[in-house]
Amino acid sequence: MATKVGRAAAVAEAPTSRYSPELLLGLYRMMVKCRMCDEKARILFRQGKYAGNFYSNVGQEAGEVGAGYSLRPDDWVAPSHRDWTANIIKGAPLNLCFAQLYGKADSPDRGKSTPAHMGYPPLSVITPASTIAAQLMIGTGVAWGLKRQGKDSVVVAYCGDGATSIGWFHEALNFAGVHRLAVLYVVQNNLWAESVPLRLQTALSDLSDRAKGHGIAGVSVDGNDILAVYDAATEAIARAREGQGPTVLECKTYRWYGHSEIDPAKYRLKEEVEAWKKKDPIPRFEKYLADHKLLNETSKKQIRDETSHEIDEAVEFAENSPYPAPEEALEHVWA
Ligand SMILES: Cc1ncc(C[n+]2csc(CCOP(=O)(O)OP(=O)(O)O)c2C)c(N)n1
Ligand SMILES: [Mg+2]
Repeated sequence: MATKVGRAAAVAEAPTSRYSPELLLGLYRMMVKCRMCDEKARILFRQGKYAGNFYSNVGQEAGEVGAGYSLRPDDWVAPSHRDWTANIIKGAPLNLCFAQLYGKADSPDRGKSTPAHMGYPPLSVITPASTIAAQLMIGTGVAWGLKRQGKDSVVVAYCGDGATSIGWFHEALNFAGVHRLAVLYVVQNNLWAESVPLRLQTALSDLSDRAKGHGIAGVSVDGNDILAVYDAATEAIARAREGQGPTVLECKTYRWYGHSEIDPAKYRLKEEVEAWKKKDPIPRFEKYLADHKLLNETSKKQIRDETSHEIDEAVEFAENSPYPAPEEALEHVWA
């Protein structure tokens, strides 16, 4: 049944002993990596380095990393259009992530999908569909397959607030509830679905209440609090692995930029954007780490420098990779 967990203050309250320094710094490094890769992807698009479009996840990193960080290689991820960084969190090589944006021959789908619609089969990341919420259906189908095969792998399926109004979201939850499937549905509630605000999307305050209608667990957390998300996700994943069924995890957050790189987002008030930028999950976690003597200005700079170097190498790899031959277009589309 739907449960509510008040974890809004987890960053402020959590005793360090509950988390190893390796885990805390790993979560931090991954948030920084996702932020820096995403900002780089935006710049490259604006420089005309690749075609199509890009859907930035900046501002939503705590939900993205907190939910995906503890997964095993044989666990599955079903990302949406906004979750290119879900591949990075799962461990896909950065070179290939940038080659995907560029649509090059070295990208996992050899340039067949639109740039940000990246999947990575070797680590069980499904290629997102353009159709909103479709990845939830596919992820749920994968979870059913895993159950039939007697495996204890789980599926983490990401979606946005807008996706929760679509029928497929409910069909997926209903099916997963009936069959007690091992799925964590991560709803990144960033308050907007393109130009539609949440108040015109639903009369609910907590999107995790959507779970109640399907008899499954639902939890809402402060989606800019990495430890609140990590705690809720690891608990839900552990229950799923033990056969106790699916969970809806709502992460209350905000996207800093437009819906995509071609959207100036004039429908939002500047004050709203500024207020959310002040709730940036990264400096917030930096303060926690500094308070616990795990981070200082030197180590912060070192992490950023190392990440920046890694990104430069990946961009160079993508730029030097060839485009696939035109006659390849009909190959590798069916297996
Ligand atoms: C079925 C369907 N309807 C409309 C669209 C166009 N569309 C793409 S993303 C999007 C908004 C999705 O909003 P949300 O689920 O909140 O995710 P967010 O973009 O905020 O991450 C829409 C309407 C689509 N791709 N598929
Ligand atoms: Mg949204």
